[in-house]
Amino acid sequence: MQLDLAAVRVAAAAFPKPEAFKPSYGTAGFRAEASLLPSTVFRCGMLIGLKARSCGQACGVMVTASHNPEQDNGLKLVEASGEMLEPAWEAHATQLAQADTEEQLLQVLAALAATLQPADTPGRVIIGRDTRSSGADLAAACSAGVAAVGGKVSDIGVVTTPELHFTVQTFNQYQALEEQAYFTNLLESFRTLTAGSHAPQPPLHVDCANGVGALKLQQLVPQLQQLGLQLQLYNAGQGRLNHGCGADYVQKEQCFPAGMGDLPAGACSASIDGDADRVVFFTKGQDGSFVLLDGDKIAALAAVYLRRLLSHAPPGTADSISTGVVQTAYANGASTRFITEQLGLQVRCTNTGVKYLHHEAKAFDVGIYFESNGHGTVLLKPSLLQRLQDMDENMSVMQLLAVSRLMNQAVGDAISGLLLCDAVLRSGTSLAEWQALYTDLPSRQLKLVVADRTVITTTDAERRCVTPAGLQDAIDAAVAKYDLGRAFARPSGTEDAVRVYAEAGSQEAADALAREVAGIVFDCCGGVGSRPEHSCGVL
Ligand code: NG1
Ligand code: ZN
Repeated sequence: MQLDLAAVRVAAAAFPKPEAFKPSYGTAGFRAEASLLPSTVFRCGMLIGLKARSCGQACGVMVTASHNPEQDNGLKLVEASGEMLEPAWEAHATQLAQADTEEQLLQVLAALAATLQPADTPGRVIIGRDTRSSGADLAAACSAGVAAVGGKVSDIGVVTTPELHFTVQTFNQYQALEEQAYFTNLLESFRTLTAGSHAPQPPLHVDCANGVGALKLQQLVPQLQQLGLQLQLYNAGQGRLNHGCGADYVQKEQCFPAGMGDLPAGACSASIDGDADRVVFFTKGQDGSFVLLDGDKIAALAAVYLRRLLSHAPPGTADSISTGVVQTAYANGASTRFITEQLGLQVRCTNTGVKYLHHEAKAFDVGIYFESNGHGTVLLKPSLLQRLQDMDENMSVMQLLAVSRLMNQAVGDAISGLLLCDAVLRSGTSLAEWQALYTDLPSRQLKLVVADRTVITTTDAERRCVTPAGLQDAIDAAVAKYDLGRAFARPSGTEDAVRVYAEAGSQEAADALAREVAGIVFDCCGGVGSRPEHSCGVL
């Protein structure tokens, strides 16, 4: 593909890379303190501009740092299919973002362009951003990058991450950019799923993390009310983004988000994250305790529901369909046992990061995937959708088709997840029954900083450490001391930290095992600061 390198040189000069900054495409794109990022987003604009020109379709960029604090930002790149960037291109993105000199940058870019064929139609890059104050300038830097390689830009402003993915996917299908299409699709599929149960229900209380999800849910409130769903929004923009609220906080700290501790026992509540691609549910027990229904519980509820719909589809349908659940090492052991032993479904485990889960879930006709933190969706294979469309209309078939429209087929979507769970709760499974599907094994997550977290490499879906030598043996010895013990350590892909997870027969044991493993990591990997036995308990 031809590139005007002189034009690139001029444009790039406006976005110099901070000298010591070495960004890399992590678990979910680039993330850093926002002031470091203009060069990264400019360069990623060039990369995705080339990709769009080469495939002749629209690709996407989402400027967001999801559940990170307001001062951070980042970006996620989106394929023409609407799905997350394919792994081979992540390496190109890292190489471009890290180029230290102008010459290196031009070299990497020219080498990449030389491998690409231009399509007949010029590509387009659809850019969206969350509510962070740094977002508009970073989106502009990204647009400059797209323009520098001759691509077209459509900046669609403030959107959720899944909305951006949906927009890219549908633009390539229908050549139209209408924000309303995203909402209409959600509302119409929810209407089908809840047909016959539109009587007003008790409210659903939603913590919006003070993020973009608040703006979008606000738009849906009146129409959802007509469908019997009363949404009450909290942390809807008055406070600081992801501060004491949001799905990440609620799931990791296992406590009520700001402003929601006084809700009555049994109130159905949920929490979404800063860019609205994750959701977890929670409620208050009769004794006032915090009760979490995390991504594993959402996957279990979705699996129960889909199994029921499939069993009511025309005879033979369920037997000829493969249904599976995809999890990560963080999935609570009790959830894995429930899905395999009680539901008889296959479970697969992948590395952390929805890109891995999404890929694995596509192998099933019905693939349900959720990370424990609430990031996930339900995928229905196109060949299955075709079969369902060809069947005689029956309520379950219509509802299966509605699930495929409600659940974002490109990426996890908090609003879809909220609506699916609400629909299932109306279909005869109460909140108490959902809670009682299985009882979580007590667990604890900790994180600690080491001199260089890349010294830790892992295998077996990150459940075992390969290096440094001796680390896994020491973890095994610690785990062996605890009844129902399981633990692992892995380097984070989004933060400069090592994450430790432990579960065991009691909360005290899970806490102690997590502390012990964190201490082992600290000793084996050059821990920074004080040893975890003194400082842990803070995530
Ligand atoms: P890292 O930092 O690689 O653990 C975290 C989450 C992932 C995923 C990404 C992207 C945990 C333990 N990890 O990744 O599940 O959601 O952020 O947001 O929650
Ligand atoms: Zn997110």
